[in-house]
Amino acid sequence: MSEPAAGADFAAPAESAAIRVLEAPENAEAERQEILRGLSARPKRLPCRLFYDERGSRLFERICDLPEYYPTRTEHGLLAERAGEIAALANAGHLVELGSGSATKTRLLVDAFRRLGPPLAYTAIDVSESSLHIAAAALLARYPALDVHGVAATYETGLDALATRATPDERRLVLFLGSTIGNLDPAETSAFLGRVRASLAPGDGFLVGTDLEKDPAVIEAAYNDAQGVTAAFNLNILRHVNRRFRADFALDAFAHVAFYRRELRQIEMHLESQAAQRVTLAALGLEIELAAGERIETEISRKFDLDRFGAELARHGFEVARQWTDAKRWFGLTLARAI
Ligand code: AVJ
Repeated sequence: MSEPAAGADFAAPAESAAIRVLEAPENAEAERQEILRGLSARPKRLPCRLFYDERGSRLFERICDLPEYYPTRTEHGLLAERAGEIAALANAGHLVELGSGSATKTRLLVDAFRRLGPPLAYTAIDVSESSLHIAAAALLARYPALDVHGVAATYETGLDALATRATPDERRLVLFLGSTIGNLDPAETSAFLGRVRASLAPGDGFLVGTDLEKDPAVIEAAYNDAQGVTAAFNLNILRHVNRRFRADFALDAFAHVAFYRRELRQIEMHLESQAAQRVTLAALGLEIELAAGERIETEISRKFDLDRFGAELARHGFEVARQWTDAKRWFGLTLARAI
């Protein structure tokens, strides 16, 4: 499920970071089925998880620095301002991050928790093993004594693996930043929140970053940047599928399309076939046809309302401890507590 790591791209992991790779065979088979189903469906779709091979993860880091892509810097600003408050409210000894994320945002929280005193453990769960190594190396460079772990797995498998605890009374805080929760449709969100809650004990915390509803023009600009980095990121999913499933998608035969759908409060990314074409995915024994103008859906990114999101958390066994937003109300942070 994770890519073999190309060692030259990141610092060798320090001895104290334990990276575990969980590759349940049933996950590999489930993934094959998911791709088969998605590309046989109408409209065709690919799971956005497949954006994040090594090249895709690097492109995403570039997106985060784009002038149009406001979520990362807005959330960073919020965390810089609120980390101390978050640490005091959560009062946790173990941070479990879903997605190893950019170590910069994580560092703001680690700094704040360490200022509170007690020893701190950090575990990241990410499908990309190379991202785990990068994040672990960055954290250990700054905090050599931090107890750093990585679990290379889907969030679900990773959370299940962490459910049995060596230190049962240690309070946890699960971090889910960057509005990645927006990639889930409403049914998936509900299943996901149930799963997170099931992995927690009463009193444990859950910190979620959510991109908020705003002028669609601002959102559309963030997913159609002038430099074309988002387009390259979107197209890279085909390169990844070609390698993983011995497919022959021609990248230049597709165009990046992103638009906001008000009624669903979500921006969508698609790849539009520029001509009628046939594509073979040898490893899946699948051959598909695309009409000129036909689109493959690659991502939804939902935009939230903090009150509605709080209510959704409440339906899944959480209470909202506090919510924060920036002056423009573009991005929100919610700290919830398992009850
Ligand atoms: C990392 C999933 C939150 O949806 O905004 C960035 C990914 N896609 N530009 C998002 C993304 C296009 C991003 N998330």
